[in-house]
Amino acid sequence: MKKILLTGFEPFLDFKTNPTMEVAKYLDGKTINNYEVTSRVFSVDFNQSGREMLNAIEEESPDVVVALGLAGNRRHITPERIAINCNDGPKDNRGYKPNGEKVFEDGPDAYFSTLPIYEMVDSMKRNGYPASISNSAGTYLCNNVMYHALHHAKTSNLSYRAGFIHIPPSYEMAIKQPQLASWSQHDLNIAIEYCLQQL
Ligand code: PCA
Repeated sequence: MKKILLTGFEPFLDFKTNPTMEVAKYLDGKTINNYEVTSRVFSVDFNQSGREMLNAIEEESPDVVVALGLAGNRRHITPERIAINCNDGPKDNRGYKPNGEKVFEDGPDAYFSTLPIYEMVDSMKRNGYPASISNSAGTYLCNNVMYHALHHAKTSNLSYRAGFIHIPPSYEMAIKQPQLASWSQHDLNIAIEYCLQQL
């Protein structure tokens, strides 16, 4: 059986929870088509998260890496097209504030996702879930781990496919922060399952 490494993130900034942790937990150990899903949750830490991604890839030897992150200001599910060689944004969970430095000093400007992002969006929409491709994963930890996974595949000559999907906040988050657009955790879980069915 082939393997999907599915990853989420711990809470960060003002968010008290991160629905990607729940999606990762829900799908961990499931079999989807001919793939077994194995999950990890990463820290939000510019000194750690990339290393955690590389360690997980080394431990699991996945055929596909699907990383998930919360996009607090998005209303629907967005597979990302591209990761760029830039770290920027607010302080991470350890208090480090990036300032536009490169993810890898000698890395290319960007990598395109090698996931079937059009098929993922089509499948979610067909099944009733709002979805679209995003052309920017930002410059924070989500972009950072996506870049790490794609750079490692390229530089180590590994054949796994990799990419990133941003998801909107959950109801649980919107109860505490009512200005957030939100989805039920159940729908987030199922929509990501539809994405994985396209692999
Ligand atoms: N979202 C952040 C980092 C962790 C997460 O879940 C991002 O979009 O970069």
